[in-house]
Amino acid sequence: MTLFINLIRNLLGLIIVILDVITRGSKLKRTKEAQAQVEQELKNLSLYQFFACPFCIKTRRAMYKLNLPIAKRNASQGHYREELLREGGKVQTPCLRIEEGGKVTWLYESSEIIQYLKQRFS
Ligand SMILES: N[C@@H](CCC(=O)N[C@@H](CS)C(=O)NCC(=O)O)C(=O)O
Repeated sequence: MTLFINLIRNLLGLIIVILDVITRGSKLKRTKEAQAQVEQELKNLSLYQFFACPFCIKTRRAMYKLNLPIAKRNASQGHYREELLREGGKVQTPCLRIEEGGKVTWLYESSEIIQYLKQRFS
């Protein structure tokens, strides 16, 4: 039964991923220099996520539209899942890992992540 529910969930996730790719439109354009500056800052950010999670898709869509190629970490199993639990405090995705001045912040909640990215980069 759990297997069946997981299958349906992943199938729905895949459909949302495809719809997202088809409908997401264009990304924010910056000058070459401005984009390079932004990408330099993005080196301190990473998104812990599941491929088919609707909240992650929503966050990745916002990242795409803001033209923010942030590193993605698959937290569905293995090292990154353990790291998220150990350092972030819980396995919930999406979660944005922010490193600033030697301090690491784990930002949960898709709406808060999107708001943070918009405030900082749009
Ligand atoms: N309110 C949260 C909901 C996030 C959420 O429910 N994420 C699910 C995946 S879609 C999760 O991490 N569940 C824990 C798990 O599957 O272990 C948000 O908007 O980010």
